[in-house]
Amino acid sequence: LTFFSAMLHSFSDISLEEDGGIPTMPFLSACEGIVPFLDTIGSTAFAPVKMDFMGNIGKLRTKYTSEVSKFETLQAILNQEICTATTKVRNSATDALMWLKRGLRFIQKFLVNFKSGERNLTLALNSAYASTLKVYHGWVVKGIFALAVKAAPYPKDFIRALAPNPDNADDKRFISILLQDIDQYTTAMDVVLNIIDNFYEEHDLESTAVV
Ligand code: 6S8
Repeated sequence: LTFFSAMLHSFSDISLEEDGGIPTMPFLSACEGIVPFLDTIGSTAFAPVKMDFMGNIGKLRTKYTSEVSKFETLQAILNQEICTATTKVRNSATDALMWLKRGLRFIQKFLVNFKSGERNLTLALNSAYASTLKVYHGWVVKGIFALAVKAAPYPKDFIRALAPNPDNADDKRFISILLQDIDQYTTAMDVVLNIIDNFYEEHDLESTAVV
């Protein structure tokens, strides 16, 4: 068992609709599944990151709850905001999902770097950051990222944090099972993120603003 196979709701469990529709609740649950990991590492340096991530999940959940039958998929939510010209209003679901997907792409690239053999977590995080979030961050937020990276665990502790039962982590087979699970997880994430990215591109929803 690994953190990924123990997850109650994973990206691998999302069944897309025939037209590529991403079901809202399974998606939000899969996002929430990542949060306990930040708690396991348990550094206060991750507090702002966690707050931002959960804030966007919350905004999308609120939108969904406001009319469940109308917002069964993420695309239905985005289409509604496109039709009502509200994609750019403060706290729009379009804005929340834009930041959420950027954070998810960062996590996905980081995990792929790790899986591909980069065991220096600082390097794995920096390289993922450079190809995802960094262009959208001004110097203050870049500083928050630098602080969070300084609090990154040692590879040994990172692997341990991904073992629901710490005894598992010492098993020689654990790392190979972990790498398989990461492969499956990041592949499932990639499918979902590509659909969202394409939707944002087609409808010109991506903002280049720097925060
Ligand atoms: C804009 C922006 N959000 C916000 O200003 C930035 C907040 C600080 C983010 C710093 C990024 C640092 C990530 C480092 C993590 C390092 C962890 C190391 C662990 C090993 C937006 O905010 C709002 O979101 C939006 O709602 C609206 O208000 O302009 C808008 C208005 O502003 C961001 O840049 C999004 C940041 C997303 C963070 C990604 C979460 C990372 C979570 C976990 C990382 C752990 C990786 C390992 C996972 C392995 C287990 C699954």
